[in-house]
Amino acid sequence: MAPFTAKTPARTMMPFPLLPLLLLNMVAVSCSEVEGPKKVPDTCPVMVCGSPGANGFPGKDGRDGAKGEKGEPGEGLRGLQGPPGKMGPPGTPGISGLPGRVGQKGDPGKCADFDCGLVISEKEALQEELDRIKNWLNFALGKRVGKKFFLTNGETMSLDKVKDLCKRFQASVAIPSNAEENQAINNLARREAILGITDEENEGQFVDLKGNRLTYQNWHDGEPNNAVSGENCVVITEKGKWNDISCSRPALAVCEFLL
Ligand code: FUC
Ligand code: CA
Repeated sequence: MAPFTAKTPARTMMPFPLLPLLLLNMVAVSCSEVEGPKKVPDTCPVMVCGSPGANGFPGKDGRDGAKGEKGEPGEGLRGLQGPPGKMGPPGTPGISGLPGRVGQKGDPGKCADFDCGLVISEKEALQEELDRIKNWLNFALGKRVGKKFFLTNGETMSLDKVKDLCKRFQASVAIPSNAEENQAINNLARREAILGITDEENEGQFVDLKGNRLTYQNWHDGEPNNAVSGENCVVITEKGKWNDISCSRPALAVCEFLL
């Protein structure tokens, strides 16, 4: 489009009368170039047209908005475990445990030197006195056999009573373990004396009062015969022989003491 050419026959006669028109056409050309194929308006304001300027600087940040509502818990990765906290207060004491096993026997204790001398001398003096009394008994009674001493109070009673009597003196009912002891009891008693022997549990099975079987026996001929209504106790006769008798039948009480 070339609506107007610079070459015009009027140029020589009027050098400036067409200047306003020329300027106006230049503006129109400029507008047509910017708008492209659009229809060119008849008039175009000078202040509106032209190239757009560069962007200005960003404006200042606005003021903070109002605080929002609390958000939902996040689902991020679990953080590392923190350090241990302070030690808490001690708990209540627990129930006592079962008693432990008994320990081994300890070494004998030691006493102070001045005490030891006194204890030892007293012990030796007591032992000497005890031996002296035992010798007196031996001399007077003459019935010591081995480690046994047979003594009687001269009373006659049933086996149960003899058991109680001997127990009171930390002794037991006399029972001969061999011929020598049997003779010693016979020499002491010189008549029927109760022995610590019975077959109450099993008829015909004579045992000592602890239930042990006999290792020595000295029965009279024909004995034991469990005569009459039953005989479960035993006496040593004046002849030193044994006879089973009724336990309700009394005889001399003889106890044996261990030395
Ligand atoms: C014999 C003995 C009995 C009783 C009786 C009198 O028969 O066996 O134990 O002593 O004599
Ligand atoms: Ca008998």
